[in-house]
Amino acid sequence: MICVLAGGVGAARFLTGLVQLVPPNQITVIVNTADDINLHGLHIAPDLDTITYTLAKVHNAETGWGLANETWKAMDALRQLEGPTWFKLGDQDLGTHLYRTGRLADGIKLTEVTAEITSAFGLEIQLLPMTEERVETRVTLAAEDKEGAEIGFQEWFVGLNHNSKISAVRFDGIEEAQPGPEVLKTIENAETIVIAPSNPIVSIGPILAIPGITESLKNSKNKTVAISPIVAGATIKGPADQMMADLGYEPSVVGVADFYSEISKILVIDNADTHLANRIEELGTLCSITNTIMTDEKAATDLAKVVLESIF
Ligand code: FO1
Repeated sequence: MICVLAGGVGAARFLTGLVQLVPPNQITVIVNTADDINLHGLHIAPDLDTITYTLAKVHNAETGWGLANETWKAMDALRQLEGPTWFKLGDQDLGTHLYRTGRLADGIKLTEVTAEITSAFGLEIQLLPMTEERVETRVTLAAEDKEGAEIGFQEWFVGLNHNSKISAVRFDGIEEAQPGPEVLKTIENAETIVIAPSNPIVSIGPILAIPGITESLKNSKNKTVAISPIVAGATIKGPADQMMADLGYEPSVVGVADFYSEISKILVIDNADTHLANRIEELGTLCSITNTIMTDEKAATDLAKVVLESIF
C-alpha cells in the first residue's frame, strides 16, 4: 500500500497521475483538515473535497476547487438576504457539505463520512482525515495596519486573497488532536510514503503537527519521498513560497528539503532547480530531478513514475 500525505490542489493533481500506475485500492491518502471551515452551520472540508472531486473528474478545472458546471442559486439567495457570500459555495458543492454535516450530526466519524462520500463519487482510493478532532489553521497578519491580528486561514486565503503578509501560523486545537483512527497504522504498514506537492506550512504542516505523526514518520524516513511544490523559488499555485519566506524558511527547494529533512529520505525537484541539488544533498536528503510541473494527466503520471522509482 502506498501512503500519500496531501493537501489540496497540487496533491489532487499528483494523485490523478499516481492512480494511473497504482490501483486506487492500494493507495491511502492522509489529508489535511486544518483548512476546514464551519460556515452557515456547515462543515466544509476543502482538501478532502478537492481530492474527491478531482479524482472523480468532476472538479472545476479552472479554479482547482469546487465542482464543474456549478450553479450558484443558493449564493444568489444568500446575497439577497445580505448573508456572507465571500466563500463561494456552489449548489452541488453545498450538497456535499449538507451530507457531511448531517452525518456528523448523526454521530458518524469524519473518517467514515469521508468513505461514504468517496464511494458515492465512485472512488476506490481511501482518504483519511488526518484527525477526527477539529484543528483550525489561524494566521497572524504582519501588515502594518493589521499588526498582530489573528484570523482564520480561509479568511486570509480567500477573504484577503492571501495578499497580506503574515508573521505567524498556528494550528488551533492541535494539542488535543489525535491521529485519525487508521493514520498511524497506514504510515507503519505503507511500503512507500509520498509527501505530495502541497504547501509545506499549511497543508503538510498540520499533519506533521498532530502528536505522534512526526514520530511515526521519522521511523519511516527511509521509505519516504517528498515532492517540492516550489519550482525555481516560486509555487505553481498558492502562497507556499510567500508563507515560507514570511516565516523564515528559504522559499526554494532547499527550504523544502530543510522542512522535510527529518522525515523524508528523498526530495523530487524540477529540472529548473538542478543547480541546487548539491545543497540539498549536503542536508543529507537525496535528490531526484525531473519535470514536476503537472500540466496534464500524462505529466502527473510521468512524475508519479519518477517518484515511485526514486524510492526503490
Ligand atoms: N478558494 C477561493 O479562492 N475562493 C473561494 O470562494 C473558495 C470557495 C471554496 C469552496 C469550497 C471548497 O472546498 C474550496 C473553496 N476554495 C475557495 C478553495 C479553498 O480556499 C482551499 O482551502 C484552497 O484551495 C487551499 O486549500
